[in-house]
Amino acid sequence: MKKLYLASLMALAALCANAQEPQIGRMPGMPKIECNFNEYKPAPEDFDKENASAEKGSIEEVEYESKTVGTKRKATIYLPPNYDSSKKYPVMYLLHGIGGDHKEWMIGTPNIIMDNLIAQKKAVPMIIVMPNGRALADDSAQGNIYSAEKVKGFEIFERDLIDDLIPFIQNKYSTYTDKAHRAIAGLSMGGGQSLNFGLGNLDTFDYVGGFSSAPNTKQPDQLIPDVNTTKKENKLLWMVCGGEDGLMFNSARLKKFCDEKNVPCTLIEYPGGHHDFVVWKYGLYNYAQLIFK
Ligand code: FER
Repeated sequence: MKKLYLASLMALAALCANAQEPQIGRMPGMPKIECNFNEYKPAPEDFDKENASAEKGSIEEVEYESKTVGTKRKATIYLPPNYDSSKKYPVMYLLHGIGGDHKEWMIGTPNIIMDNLIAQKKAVPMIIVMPNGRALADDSAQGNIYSAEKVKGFEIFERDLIDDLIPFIQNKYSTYTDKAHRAIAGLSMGGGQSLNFGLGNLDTFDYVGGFSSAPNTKQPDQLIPDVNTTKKENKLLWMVCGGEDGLMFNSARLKKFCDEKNVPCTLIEYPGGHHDFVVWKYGLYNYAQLIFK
């Protein structure tokens, strides 16, 4: 009896630990998918360190009316150094993971990474929009974030993004409005969303990035139903995933398909990388240098 009690207690403790920090690295039953990775080049030591001599962009929070959800929804905005409304800027939509919201990307100090890249002219000045990708009336990361209802919000966000958020951003800021000046990328659930929405709306996004993309990523033949159209319309399909991340199969499956069909696609395996901001910051650092050029 005592043993049983102890066993249940341990099971409960394991469950609780799991609830706080899901073991993303382990997805039993998922086969390892062999594919050709692209070369990993480390980022410079100081890519995410504040540099006093680099001009600074700014961060602000906005609220927009979502017809899709029927509520006001929040987004975090990065404006590049010396944002000037008499100029026009390209826009990157940068999406968070299953446990995050519009503030999650700030953990990765995207403002510092971008300020440095722009100062070094490695990236063009751009606006970065970090929305809440859980398009529900209660879009908080509270409660069971893995519940079907909460996860559904990440799917519904496709309409919120295209019908509500993008028009709002283009109205509020001085942006280009063509697909050549619009990019989408995200981490984990946001990576899956980026691949789904980016490749699914080739008339809206030229550049698509998935960092450690989650199992919400559609199957390759759904993402790329017509190889020739994707090859013609997409300008960049770029992915990274940690070598120790159990979600690698989502990225590897797409990379394998693209290689077989001759669709240009990059997938970097971050050596020893886990499901965390080490990989995601590296993703932003690299992806930001490849877009709008
Ligand atoms: C899953 C494992 C991980 C899943 C989503 C995730 C929807 C997302 C992880 C993240 O965003 O960090 O099975 O199913």
